[in-house]
Amino acid sequence: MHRDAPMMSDRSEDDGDTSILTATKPKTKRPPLYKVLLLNDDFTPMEFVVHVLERFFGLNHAQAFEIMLTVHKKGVAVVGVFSHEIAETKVAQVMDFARRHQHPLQCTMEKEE
Ligand code: TYC
Repeated sequence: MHRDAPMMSDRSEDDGDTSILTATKPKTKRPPLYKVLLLNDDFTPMEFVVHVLERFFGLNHAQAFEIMLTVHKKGVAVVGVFSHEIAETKVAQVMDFARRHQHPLQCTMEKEE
């Protein structure tokens, strides 16, 4: 007895809808974050750096002193992680404040990977 092999046209499930093949996951990519880094130098007074950390990064005195010491000993430290716009603002505030007080303190930002 002869029986035909099942064909696509026999299958009621297949209505020709290709959406399963083409649908993509909705993109929910978060915006990148940026580390704000403070760099050591030989001239900026420690108290000035502590003041900067309290004033622009909302750290209490103990936290500010600890980060200042880390920069002093290691050469650099992350002082905070922010959106691109906030990080840019923090860097500009620190650089401007240091320049106005004639200290060579350097602050930069770097994309967090
Ligand atoms: N190294 C400086 C000093 O001995 C202090 C200092 C700390 C400077 C941190 C910059 O980001 C800095 N006076």
